[in-house]
Amino acid sequence: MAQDLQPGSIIIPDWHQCAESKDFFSRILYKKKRKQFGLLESPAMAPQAAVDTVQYKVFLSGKNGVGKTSLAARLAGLRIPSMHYETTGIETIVLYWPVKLRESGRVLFFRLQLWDCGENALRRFDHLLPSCKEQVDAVLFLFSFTDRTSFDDLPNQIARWSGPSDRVVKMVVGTKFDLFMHSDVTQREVRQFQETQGLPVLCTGGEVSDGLGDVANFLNGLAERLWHQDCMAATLDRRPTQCREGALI
Ligand SMILES: Nc1nc2c(ncn2[C@@H]2O[C@H](COP(=O)(O)OP(=O)(O)OP(=O)(O)O)[C@@H](O)[C@H]2O)c(=O)[nH]1
Ligand SMILES: [Mg+2]
Repeated sequence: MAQDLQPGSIIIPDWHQCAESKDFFSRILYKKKRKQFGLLESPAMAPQAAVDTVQYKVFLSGKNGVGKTSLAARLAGLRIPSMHYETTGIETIVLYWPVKLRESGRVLFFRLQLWDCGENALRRFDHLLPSCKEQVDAVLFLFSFTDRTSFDDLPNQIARWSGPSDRVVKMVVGTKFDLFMHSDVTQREVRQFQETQGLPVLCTGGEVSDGLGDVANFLNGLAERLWHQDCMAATLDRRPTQCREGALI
């Protein structure tokens, strides 16, 4: 579902650069850096400008060392760990991202809870994967451009998540794109993979800057697919209500 979505068809992609979005993005920033939100915290808007929030659970899948913890940190605006410390269980990070829907002009806050589980822990403890899968809305399959085996392992990772009635957004993320000089995977192979699997592939890498530009493309793309998936599900269920009514908080 939602795999052939045109970027920008649902969400205005460069909205974070428009003056009118300033008030919304200022709620997720503090001293020009991303604000960190606890599980029970949310961006505070003035009552007259109350904005609906939609929440989603996103799981990061991939071999150990591909950069799951680093991607979660990058998306939340945290520093990327310079060393590899294996994640020994499940770690979650909450982030907020405001978007403007193209058709209705409605503004929404996306609340994304990123679930990051160390691959070794996932193999060792059978109960972890079912928890990660429970009510998940999206899964990001990571591979590293500097680790060929992580790219070759993608079909296995994806197969773990196939099901006849799954309503899960699936995207592939190539990490360590900044180390292209040492790349074990060619762009051509990535394009071929994208065509055969029919999944979108995003590439990330490098230092995290303070700006929003680094992650805007990624988060808008993810939000767009999540929203589209909900709209499709609402249509299939013949629910006459608006998308994600149940998830508005
Ligand atoms: N240059 C570069 N290094 C990265 C990038 N992403 C991650 N790394 C490095 O890769 C190493 C492993 O990253 P992690 O995010 O800890 O890997 P992980 O997938 O969480 O690993 P497990 O928790 O063991 O499953 C760290 O030393 C990071 O600094 C990137 O985009 N560019
Ligand atoms: Mg980790």
